[in-house]
Amino acid sequence: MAKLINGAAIPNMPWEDKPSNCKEVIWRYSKNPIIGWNPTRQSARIFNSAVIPYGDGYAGVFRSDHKDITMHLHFGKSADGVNWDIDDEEIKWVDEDGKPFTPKFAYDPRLTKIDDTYYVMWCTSFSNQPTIGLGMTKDFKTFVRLENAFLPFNRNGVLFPRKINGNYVLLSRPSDNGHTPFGDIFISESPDMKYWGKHRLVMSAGNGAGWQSMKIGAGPIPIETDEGWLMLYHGVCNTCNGYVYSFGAALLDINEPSKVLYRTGPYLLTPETPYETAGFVPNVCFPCATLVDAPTGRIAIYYGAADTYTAIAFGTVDDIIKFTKENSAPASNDAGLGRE
Ligand code: BMA
Repeated sequence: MAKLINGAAIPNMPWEDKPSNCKEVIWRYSKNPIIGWNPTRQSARIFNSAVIPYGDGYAGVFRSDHKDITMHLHFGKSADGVNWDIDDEEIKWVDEDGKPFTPKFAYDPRLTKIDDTYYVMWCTSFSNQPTIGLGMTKDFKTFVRLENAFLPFNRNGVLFPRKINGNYVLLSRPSDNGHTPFGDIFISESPDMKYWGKHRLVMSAGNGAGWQSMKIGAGPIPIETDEGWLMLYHGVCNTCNGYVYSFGAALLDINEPSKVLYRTGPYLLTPETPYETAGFVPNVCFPCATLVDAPTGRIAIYYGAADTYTAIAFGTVDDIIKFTKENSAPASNDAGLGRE
């Protein structure tokens, strides 16, 4: 079995055994979606959101699109990871001096813990344009916004759960200010989470497999295993009926995560069910978080469906790694250090 490194036991995490008739690597929760339309007074739709174990249960930073169609981050808590109590008001950020610093818009959060601090990454408004926002909290009550990692335009910022070779490491996806028709995954390093550099390409879209032919972006926080960093990522193809968002997996080198070891040719999950194929934006499966139980390797993947719902899929780290290795289709420039 692939061994998880630095993983914790989460024995009470959401889980359902694989249905006996399921031939896929991952399978959907039978009670999906776990969050439906109009979940709070202000929120029309909650999706593309991040969760993490906290205290006896779970904490989450949720993407909430309000009924005026503006995008915000909300805090939520849950005893079981399935039933969530989400604040109706958005998170009010302060800067490092304690002054109000809430972004005009914020979406697609990710969440990780390094030492005793929880870090939030999201797509933030910077001069009304999208880029990677960073923030931290120790108690999910005071949320301190740090310097934005990058200039516009950028999305899908994902911080590794520990320093690598002495630096913080952040994946991102440079973009434009619209519905970006391109996008590759890059990686950057920082000694202090303020100054980012040593940028490298990790992997590109368009490696021939249709589902990831137009753009790709990192999903949940990479999972550390003895086979490499397991990174789930979304891939997009363009169709006569618009974009379709699926997701797959890659294994990145532990010490040089700009190097791709393996990358799925076929997707792991693509929009099939009514809550994925119909909604505010049809045909979107967009993963932003996982819970992983280290002793068993069970994984619960939280993904946004159709920019409307929050859903969960299950699998095991072992099976996902095996599938990724057996069905690997790296692009020609994936394997190197990405300096060109
Ligand atoms: C992307 C992001 C995601 C969204 C997706 C589909 O550009 O904005 O938040 O899920 O489009 O609309």
